[in-house]
Amino acid sequence: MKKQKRLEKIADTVTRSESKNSALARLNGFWGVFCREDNVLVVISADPDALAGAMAVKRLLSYRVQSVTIASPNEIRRLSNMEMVSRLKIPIERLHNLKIGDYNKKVLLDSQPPHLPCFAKVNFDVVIDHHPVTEKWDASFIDIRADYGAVSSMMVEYLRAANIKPSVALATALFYGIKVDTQNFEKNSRLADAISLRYLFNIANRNLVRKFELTDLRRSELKYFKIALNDLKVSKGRAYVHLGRVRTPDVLVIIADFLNHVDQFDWVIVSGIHGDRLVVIFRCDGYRKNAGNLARKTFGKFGPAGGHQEAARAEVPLKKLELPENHEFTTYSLMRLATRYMK
Ligand SMILES: [Mn+2]
Repeated sequence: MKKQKRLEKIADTVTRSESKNSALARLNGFWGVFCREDNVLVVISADPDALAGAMAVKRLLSYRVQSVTIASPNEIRRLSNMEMVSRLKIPIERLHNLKIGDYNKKVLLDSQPPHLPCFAKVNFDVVIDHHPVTEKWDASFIDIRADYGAVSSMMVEYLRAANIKPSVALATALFYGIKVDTQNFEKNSRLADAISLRYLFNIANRNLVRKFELTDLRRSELKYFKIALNDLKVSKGRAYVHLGRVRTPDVLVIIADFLNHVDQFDWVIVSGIHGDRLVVIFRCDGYRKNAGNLARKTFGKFGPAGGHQEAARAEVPLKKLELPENHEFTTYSLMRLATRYMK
């Protein structure tokens, strides 16, 4: 069976192929769902593409409805996403803090009702998405184009059909949404995504986008650089450091990647304790070396370990290491564990 790429329902007319619906027909179908008295709830799973799409919906509906509220069931945790929300001042609520009954129109964006149990419970009036088409649900207006790389690309078409030039904030959000969902056009994307991105290029603030992309460190995590520089042990081109307890293993990756910039280091091995686990990050030049193999050989018998030629990771429950009582894990402990299988 051929995978359904599209599902469009405009004014009760359903099309399931690449339809001839124009951007203007879709826009009018979308607008046709709403009236002046509406209080609209836009539900998303908050990631950059969905956030940008929700901002676009809010813009499309301004002066046409009473109110538009954006809500997400998940807490925004990724630093770059938090950066986007705070710098673009995107008003977003947690879904569980709202009373669904307070809203007479509901929009689901960048997702479909079966994707989450809390979405399936809501009767949506509008669903706009770019994920593969799912079954057994309905809405008054549906626009699913699974061949698009981002919902933001679709929303740009709506805005252009409406003759609305996006503000810098909106354009920046949409630009970032397309970049993230297409992984800078290395992933699924089509010409339409490129056309939307090109349209936004001159309006968006690309310095701000760069700042979102760069942001992956909390100020409180700078201390790990100090530890890394103080405690680094180097032997035979191999750099080791144990960073102690970390709030998130992401910081181990950041430090390992940072040390991997240094010449003369063939291997970088960084560890930290997260919860009741020792997390070890491996980096190497990948030349006649294999980080994945080393991770498996050294830690595979204790817990999940593996990766690629140049990058790998192991997670070991501390109790499985059978460390002597009151043993404090140090950079030396890491060296001892990791060198057992090295020649
Ligand atoms: Mn998306």
